[in-house]
Amino acid sequence: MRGLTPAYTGWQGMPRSQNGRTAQSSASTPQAGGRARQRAYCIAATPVGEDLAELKELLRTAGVAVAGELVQHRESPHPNHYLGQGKVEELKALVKAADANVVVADDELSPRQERNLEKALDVPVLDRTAVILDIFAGHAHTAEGKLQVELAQLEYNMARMRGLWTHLERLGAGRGVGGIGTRGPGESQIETDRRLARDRITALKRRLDHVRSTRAVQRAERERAHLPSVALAGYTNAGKSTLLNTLTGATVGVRDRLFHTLDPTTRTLQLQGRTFLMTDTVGFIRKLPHQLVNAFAATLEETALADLVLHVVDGSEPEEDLEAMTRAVEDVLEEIHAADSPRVLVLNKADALSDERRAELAFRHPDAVLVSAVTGEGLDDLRERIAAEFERTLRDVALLVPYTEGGTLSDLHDVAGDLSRTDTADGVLVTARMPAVLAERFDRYAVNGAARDGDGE
Ligand SMILES: Nc1nc2c(ncn2[C@@H]2O[C@H](COP(=O)(O)OP(=O)(O)OP(=O)(O)O)[C@@H](O)[C@H]2O)c(=O)[nH]1
Ligand SMILES: [Mg+2]
Repeated sequence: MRGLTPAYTGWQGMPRSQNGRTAQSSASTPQAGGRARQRAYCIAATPVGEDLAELKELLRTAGVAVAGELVQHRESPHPNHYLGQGKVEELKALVKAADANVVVADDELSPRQERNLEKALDVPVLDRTAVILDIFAGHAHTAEGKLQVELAQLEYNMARMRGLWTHLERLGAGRGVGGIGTRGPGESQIETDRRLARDRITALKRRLDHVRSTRAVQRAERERAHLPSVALAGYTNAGKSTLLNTLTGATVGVRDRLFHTLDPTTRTLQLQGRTFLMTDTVGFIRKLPHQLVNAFAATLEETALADLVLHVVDGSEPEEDLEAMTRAVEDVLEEIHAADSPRVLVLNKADALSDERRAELAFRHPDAVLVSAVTGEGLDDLRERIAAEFERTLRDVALLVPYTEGGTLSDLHDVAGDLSRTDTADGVLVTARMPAVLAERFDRYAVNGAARDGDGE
């Protein structure tokens, strides 16, 4: 089990460690059997009901025990303390009674809220964003994934330098009480820290650009292959990886924990004589930290550029949650400019549904496909639906492919279910029916008067 690293210690470790995290040795993280044993008290300030189930699930994934929870119903979080002052007093007693050693808020806290709460409660205070970033840090495996997470963590911590300064002050970095003498060392430390962080961010972005350019090269190669692409997108734990595995025979890791997959995997899928590419990638969540969306821009591009997006939803969630999750995913898709891509809603985990719930889902989401990635139920329907989405736009094309372009001919065989070819003096005349998105990619060879300003030459 891992534990959480408070933002400021993560930050202090930055110049020394690769991912902005320090070894868990600070006094605020007591050790048991050599491992961090954190007991978190969960808090939320929200106008209505909201239960803390998801925050607890995030903490479970991060390896932190939950010692208790407190929800305050209020119009908006208090700007200074997140919770109202009276509630903070109440919380202090609860934290002590439950023997919790960290407090975790279900929203991203402003540095001021975080600082004030810590002062009032006398235990480290973390927010939902820090927990999510910590899980990402623990689950990143590839060089690109690690770079992206480190970038997101640094950007999150940059905004909290003031918080850091308070900690330094408390740790004795400042002198005296108030006045010019206090500011001196703290300020200059902050300036140094900021400069180091900025340098590191620049270096990270440069390295990511490099990785990104190789990714762009890979994508260009794939586009040259003209294969239609399908992206699996959706809430974390919805079953995206399981679905990729069942549909394509891939062996992507699957686990009942949040954000198990961070790095994209692409496999081919054969449907009705055509080859498709299917990509599984990082999942989304409510209040997904924008630092992660920014840092994962390259990864998310896989989704944004797909010809078809399968929005996978855990159909076994209660309707209210299901709708909130669906909305959260739609919001991120919009943010990454994938909102206009054709989309199919896939309700997964059908095996876990009662007959009544099945009927309700069919009624509420008439366009969705109900499947079980585990039992295979509904997968034939899904395959048909994918093919149909492309076939809706089928059009006849006549292409003249020069004899020197054997690669293009074999690409055509991949993407056009059946085609006919005639040898002519100038090359191979190919007639076929193919989806519009694909036909466009072959425009430069068009001879049937459909030739438009193509994308090439
Ligand atoms: N009952 C049931 N469980 C499923 C089904 N599909 C996936 N699961 C389970 O749901 C959990 C999450 O599955 P994953 O495939 O890892 O989900 P994911 O969407 O890739 O999740 P992240 O990568 O963490 O975002 C695992 O415990 C799976 O075994 C299904 O059709 N039925
Ligand atoms: Mg996954």
